[in-house]
Amino acid sequence: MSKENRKFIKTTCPRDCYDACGMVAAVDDGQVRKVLGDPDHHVAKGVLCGKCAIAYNGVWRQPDRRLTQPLKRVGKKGEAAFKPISWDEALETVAGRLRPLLEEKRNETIVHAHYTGTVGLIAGWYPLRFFSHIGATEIDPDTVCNKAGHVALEYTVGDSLDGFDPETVKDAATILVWGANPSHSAPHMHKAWLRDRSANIVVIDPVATNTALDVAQTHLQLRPGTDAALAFGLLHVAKSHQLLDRVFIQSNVKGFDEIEAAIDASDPETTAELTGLPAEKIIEVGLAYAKGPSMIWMGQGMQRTSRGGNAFRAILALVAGTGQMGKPGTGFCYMNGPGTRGIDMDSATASQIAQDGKSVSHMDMADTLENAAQSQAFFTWNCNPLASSPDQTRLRKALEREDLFTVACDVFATDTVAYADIVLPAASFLEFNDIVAPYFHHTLSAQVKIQEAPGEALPNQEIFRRLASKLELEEPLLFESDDDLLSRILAMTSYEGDFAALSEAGTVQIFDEPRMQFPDGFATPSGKIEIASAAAEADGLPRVPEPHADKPTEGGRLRIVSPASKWQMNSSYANDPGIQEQIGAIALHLHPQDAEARNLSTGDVATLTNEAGELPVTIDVSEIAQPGMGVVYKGRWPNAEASAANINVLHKGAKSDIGEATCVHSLEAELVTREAAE
Ligand SMILES: Nc1nc2c(c(=O)[nH]1)N[C@H]1C(S)=C(S)[C@@H](COP(=O)(O)OP(=O)(O)OC[C@H]3O[C@@H](n4cnc5c(=O)[nH]c(N)nc54)[C@H](O)[C@@H]3O)O[C@H]1N2
Ligand SMILES: Nc1nc2c(c(=O)[nH]1)N[C@H]1C(S)=C(S)[C@@H](COP(=O)(O)OP(=O)(O)OC[C@H]3O[C@@H](n4cnc5c(=O)[nH]c(N)nc54)[C@H](O)[C@@H]3O)O[C@H]1N2
Ligand code: SF4
Ligand SMILES: [Mo]
Repeated sequence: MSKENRKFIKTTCPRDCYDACGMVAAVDDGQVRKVLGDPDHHVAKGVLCGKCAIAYNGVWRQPDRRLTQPLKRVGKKGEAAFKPISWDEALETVAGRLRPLLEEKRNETIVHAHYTGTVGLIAGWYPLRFFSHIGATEIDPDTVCNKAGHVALEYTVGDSLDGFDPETVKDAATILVWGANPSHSAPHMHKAWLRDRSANIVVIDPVATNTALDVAQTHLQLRPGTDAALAFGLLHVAKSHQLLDRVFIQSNVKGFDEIEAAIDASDPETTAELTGLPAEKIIEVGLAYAKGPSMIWMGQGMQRTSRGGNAFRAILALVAGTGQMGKPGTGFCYMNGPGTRGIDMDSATASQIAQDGKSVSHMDMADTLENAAQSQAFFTWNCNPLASSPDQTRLRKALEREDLFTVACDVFATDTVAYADIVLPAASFLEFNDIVAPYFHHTLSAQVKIQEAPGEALPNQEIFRRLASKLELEEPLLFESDDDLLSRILAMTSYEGDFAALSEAGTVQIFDEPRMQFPDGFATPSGKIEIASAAAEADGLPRVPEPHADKPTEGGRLRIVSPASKWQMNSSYANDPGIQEQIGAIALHLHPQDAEARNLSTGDVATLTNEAGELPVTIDVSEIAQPGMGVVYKGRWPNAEASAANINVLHKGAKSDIGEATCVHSLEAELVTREAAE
């Protein structure tokens, strides 16, 4: 290969991942040879995570593994029997089904589900213009992931998308990683942001994750769902050592006095009893946190519990009461939205052209799709609900409805795609330009086209432009071009270059100095941190957070958490043979005590069962779990399993306390062994 014909093109990984790695594609004679981590990227430092290194050099670049042509169903729903058709026929068929619904003003029976298959600002958000403009019902995406936390933050600080600047970490003495597992969910941040530093790192997680084992000085392995009690316990320690920041409270916090009695009652012994943690560890962490400077990474895992919203409010009370905010090395981060870089997401979603549409929780999706009065057409794009959403059995049954016209838009033939009447092949991030606004660092990155899309696949935005055109919709914002969008988005930021310059750079820092969290104060009614929230009260919630702790399970049931797998991105990559080799059979990681009580050893097969369904699992006896709980990583493709199910077959769609969100980590099930069944 002569050097002239070899090029390296920078781009960005747009998965729903804190790391937002810079990538380089090595291109020989116009052919992508390999994609790698960008050596110049501040997070990736030349290395992709294991899953992307496999999948981006595997199924993502193998046209025969991709959806490459529009398809029309020829078999039964779920059989995945399709025949190729033209784009024209596909979109005409879809438009033909939507037209009468729109004319009869039954737009609310057009339901769409979407999420973060790609987080590119255009491919991830532009299609919302189409759906909101026609007044379709949206399955609220965040309800399957992080809505409880978002709403809890909105009540308390007015904005859930303004976190600490990770760059201020150099000033932190203590970092609490609370209910997040960066060793899986942010593997580069785990290495560089956490491991390579001298701060006192405390991991608060019921599971002994690799972050707890590798980088933490202290692992508070609390019982699941006892985080609010712990937060009050830490506040008690701070208060009894005169480490509450009364000056900060006086000027920035509303209603702190209303939780003082609960703080007083949360002494270390009481907290130890509720959380299962040693009292001396609670005191040690309470003192270190309150002395500061301290930061908290507020994980998404922790709020996926039945009182996850309350837990978030309690942790914010800890931040507020100790004044660990507004100074270098302090603050908390759930995620940093594009707004921290000046980007108004309306630029992508064009809310000015929206009609009032309904919004339904993922927890009610099966309900909605079972019911012909509520759903006549169903679109799924950028997500794979048959793998990711609750109530898998009911959802599957609902998708079998002959009178539910289903359209699936994906890069791959997922379980959900198998139920579509019409399949629309999406181009992948390797095949068009976009912008990524990472949700941890305040940076901005270019997603750059490195190859042609295989076959006739098109970027999401182009698919919905063409559909709008077929429907003869006239609103100009339904037809804005990618180039216009890219320039408009960049113009909102302080970055002075154009998209070509950003592409050259890959990723750019937006701030020279660490950015201050909440530079304009708190967007709450009082302008303060609202520990006592009238808005929460009006929504039927307690006015203040409570030191709640879930009770241990009873009757031998196990609490099952199903967090991020190291080898998958949600359900993505499960179709790559290299990944399949890594993940093996569905494992239940079970504490030795629970295994022994059931006479189980590693490799045995048993069945998890509850009121929603059952799931065969292979036992892995492991001390990562604590007694009374089990770990089953999320994201398996049901169609790759003999049981045709994954862990969500056991999730009946129970809602958390706040935001109608999932509480999948509160799931309980019995473990039935063959011996016991006989
Ligand atoms: N049991 C359990 N279930 C969970 C969770 C849990 O913790 N436990 N976590 C939940 C969470 S946090 C989330 S965010 C959800 C995620 O659930 P989903 O949103 O379903 O995420 P994925 O499974 O990755 O599906 C994304 C799909 O988008 C496709 N895709 C990728 N790029 C593009 C593109 O450019 N265009 C189109 N059209 N498609 C594309 C991928 O091929 C993939 O099929 O799962 C939830 N489910
Ligand atoms: N490799 C990989 N990376 C991913 C994803 C993936 O699927 N795979 N998914 C992406 C997405 S969409 C998201 S939302 C993020 C999620 O990433 P994280 O925020 O890390 O969330 P989870 O992986 O769901 O869970 C994190 C931890 O929460 C713990 N947890 C469960 N219940 C409780 C509790 O009651 N209290 C406390 N303190 N902890 C608890 C779990 O044991 C787990 O170790 O990761 C993103 N990154
Ligand atoms: S999924 Fe995350 S860790 Fe893996 S390459 Fe993409 S951004 Fe990096
Ligand atoms: Mo998520």
